[in-house]
Amino acid sequence: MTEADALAAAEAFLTEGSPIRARRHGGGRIHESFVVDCATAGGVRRCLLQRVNDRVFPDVARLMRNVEVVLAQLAAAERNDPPPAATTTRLKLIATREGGTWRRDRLGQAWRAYEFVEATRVIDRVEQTWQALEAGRAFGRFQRAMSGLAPERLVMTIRDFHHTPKRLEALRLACADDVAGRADGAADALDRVERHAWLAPVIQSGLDDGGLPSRVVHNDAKITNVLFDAALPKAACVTDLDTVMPGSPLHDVGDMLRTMTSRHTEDDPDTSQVHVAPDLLEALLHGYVGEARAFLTAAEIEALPLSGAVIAFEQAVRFLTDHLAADVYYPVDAPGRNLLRARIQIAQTEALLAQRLRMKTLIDRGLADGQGDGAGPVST
Ligand code: GN1
Ligand code: MG
Repeated sequence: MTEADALAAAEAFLTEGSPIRARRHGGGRIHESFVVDCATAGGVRRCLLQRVNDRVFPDVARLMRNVEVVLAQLAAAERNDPPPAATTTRLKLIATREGGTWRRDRLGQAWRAYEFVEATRVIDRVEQTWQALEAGRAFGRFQRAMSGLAPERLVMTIRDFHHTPKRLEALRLACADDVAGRADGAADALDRVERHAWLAPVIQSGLDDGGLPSRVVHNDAKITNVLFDAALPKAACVTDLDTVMPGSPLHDVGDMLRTMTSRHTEDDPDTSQVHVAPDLLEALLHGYVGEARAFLTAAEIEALPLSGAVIAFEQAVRFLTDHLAADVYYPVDAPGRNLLRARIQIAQTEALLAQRLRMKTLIDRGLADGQGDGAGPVST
């Protein structure tokens, strides 16, 4: 899609003011995003327009119904339990002229629009300790708000999204098919994945046998999905609600541990940079546990220290599968990018495995801090 297509698509939304300019906006790997300037009498107002990727999310109507339910739940939680002053806790959709929350243009492309959250910024790696603390709090708070929402209220926008054993099965099939002749060149990564294959059922078997409860969680709790206040050392809110659906809080904690405990990005080619920084680990778990101790069960708490390794492993498996399938899912700037990404996630898996005991100590400390504060789940 071009910027001109986006500008034309913006006309269909009830933006404040008339759209005058659209610029491509970086970020996620799935949708195409644009910032649209709209002229009003009082100056320019901006919105975030997205072309929804309906190859990844084929049922856009159900996807958007989920997003509406989640935003309503966040609004209700905000009323019951007001956040610290001056923080934004949720995104706001802009309605279409027909009164819906999304629409298809005449070429059949699906579009939606959010109000632009001004005075915030996205970071692609954690640089400072407070960022890990605030991101942990933001996702913990999000999960706490969702703990009042029955999982049946949401549909699965992507089936088996965090079903790690099925992700591993898909990798093995892609390896057997080897459609692009890349398996030999990826042998090191494939071997290392197989060495850690025991991680695949750790969360899923708990969900299957009922030992771990199914809850509404974010499912893509990575650092780039947190908006930080542009001026204050605070997180404003979490973004990317497309995969908010039934799952386990462990999926989110896993994504946080894999993306917020080291000072590198998912695309950094230098795997020697992968590490778990003690200050980030401590801050992240402190921020998260402070919110989540209100609703986590003993079985969930016990599984927290392994969740990072499980989800880093799963992400390695997904990148590697896509590499073997010739990069059909994750966009790449050059062939081999998904293999590099997979190697980084494998290194991250190993670094997180080495920190299990330390994590348990930090989690126990976070739980003890909250004893007697009487916090309970947010019900709405
Ligand atoms: C995708 O679109 P984005 O960047 O928020 C992916 C996540 C992965 C992530 C890896 C729907 O997220 O599951 O963890 O890339 N989302 C989907 O960076 O597949
Ligand atoms: Mg996402």
